[in-house]
Amino acid sequence: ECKTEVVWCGATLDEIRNGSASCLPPVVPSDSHSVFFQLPIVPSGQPPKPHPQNLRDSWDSEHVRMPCSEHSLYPVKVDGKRSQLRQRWELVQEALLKTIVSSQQLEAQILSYNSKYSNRWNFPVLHLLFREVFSEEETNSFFSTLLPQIVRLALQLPTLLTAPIPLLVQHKSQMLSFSQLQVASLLANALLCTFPRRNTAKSQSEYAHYPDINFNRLFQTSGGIVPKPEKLKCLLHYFRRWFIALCVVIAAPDGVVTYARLYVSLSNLPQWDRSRKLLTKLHITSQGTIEDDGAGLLQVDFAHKLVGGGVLNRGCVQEEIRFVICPELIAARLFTEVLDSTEALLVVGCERFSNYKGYSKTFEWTGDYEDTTPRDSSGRRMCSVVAIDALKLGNRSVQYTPSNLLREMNKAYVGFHCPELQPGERLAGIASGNWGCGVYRGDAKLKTLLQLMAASEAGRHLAYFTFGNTKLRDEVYHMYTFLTDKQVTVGQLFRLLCQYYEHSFKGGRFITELYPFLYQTLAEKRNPASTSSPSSFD
Ligand code: AR6
Repeated sequence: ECKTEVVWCGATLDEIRNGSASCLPPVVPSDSHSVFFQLPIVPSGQPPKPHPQNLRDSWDSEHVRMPCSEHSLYPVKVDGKRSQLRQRWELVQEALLKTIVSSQQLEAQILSYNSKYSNRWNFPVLHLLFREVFSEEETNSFFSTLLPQIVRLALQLPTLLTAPIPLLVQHKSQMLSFSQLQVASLLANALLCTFPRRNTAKSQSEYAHYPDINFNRLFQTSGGIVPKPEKLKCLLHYFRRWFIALCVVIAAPDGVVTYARLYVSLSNLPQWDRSRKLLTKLHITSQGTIEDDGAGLLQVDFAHKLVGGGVLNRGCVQEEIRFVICPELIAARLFTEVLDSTEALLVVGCERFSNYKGYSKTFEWTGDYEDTTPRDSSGRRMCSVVAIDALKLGNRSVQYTPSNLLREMNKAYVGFHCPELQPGERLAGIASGNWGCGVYRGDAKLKTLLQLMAASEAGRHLAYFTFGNTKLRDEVYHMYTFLTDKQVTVGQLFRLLCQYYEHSFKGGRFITELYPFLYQTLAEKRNPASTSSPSSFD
């Protein structure tokens, strides 16, 4: 039992950590792994050099359409009437190299190369930031120093990223590795809204199945109250950190980030009802968070199927907060097609730059965060974040149907499994929590079991953060000890969960709750250690 003076139960976090294997092999280019810098990496304090040496441009549906492509053209009005096509990158450079001293001027320049939206975009959050939130000194320093440096970083794109970026399309496991500097240049372009074809209304757009990447929605509001510009503060802090680094105070982020789309085809998924795996170790705590306490673990992002969810809009819950404190995650939105039901996105090597307090409406940026996570042999911070999107529930009772149980277990399994474990390596455990149980309205007592089963099938221990909920911690831990005492396998538990819906959902409602049902059904079963006869639900 959990003691009142102790906030956690079960195995220690060290036991859960087990190994520190991120599960991704060292960075080596291949057909399924595009590497945008020169190998081998020499630890020199300098960012890895771009690869290839000379720019290769491409402008097609398999690659990110880059703002600096010579094929990117934009209509411009000449003499106020005739429209003429010009290279968009020239327009971007002309606009951004002008002296910009106010948020109104910044808005005007961004609109100059997005003129189709000049009547639709407006940036009140940006104006609010400089008018009411930043001091005069901070505002002056932004326009005199930081903005010109962000512009320089953005305009360096064609020299920093010299190969076309393949889109991480559905149903293909594929990886991209960038230097942190390359990611910063992509993000500087996103902030300045230079990515072509990414602003069109969803249904008509070539990128209808991709998340937004340009930051314009973060600057504007869709009517109603203007949200506080706290997320923007986090993101500007990220850029500020780069320039503090350039001024020699601290080392520039010189590492590498890998983005891996994980896909498991239906025929390669576990046969859950037949699994004979026992439950792995559980650490369950009501204190702490995935990002603060999940060092060395695979950290779960409670994702939207369009990764990052509302990060560039109004969202501000687990996923969005994680993305603004670790902005390199946002770059995934550039190339990650909407996740299908047996897909996940794994990001290895992202760094945290900001501290925060609060949550949702009370979220606030509270300053710099110095990330001391060690690097792996490929220069990646040993921080792995996996985006898995839970079911978004309207009617909560449907989450217990066998097909939805299966959907969630498969989704979690895809995120947790490791296709290529290096010989002799032990897989790190997982740091998760109330996945799908906030905005998506799931039942945390069910989701804990589903995640535990998926983790067990993938051979990993689980650290579960209940986010302050002591009752949930105690109830789940009680259930966990009951299940492990009885040596219940993943397959048995899966079959029991399926039975719960069939037995207990009557006349449009559940006649028993899940845990009482499990206790009662299992109590009737003798301990398998003491008998070899099959039990009633085998
Ligand atoms: N560490 C551990 N637990 C947390 C943390 C944290 N840092 N933050 C929140 N929780 P939610 P969902 C707990 O609603 O239901 C986003 O917009 C807390 O108990 O973010 O899967 C995505 O883009 C919280 O209630 O996840 C999706 O659109 C619970 O985790 C959508 O939300 C669930 O957090 C996903 O919704």
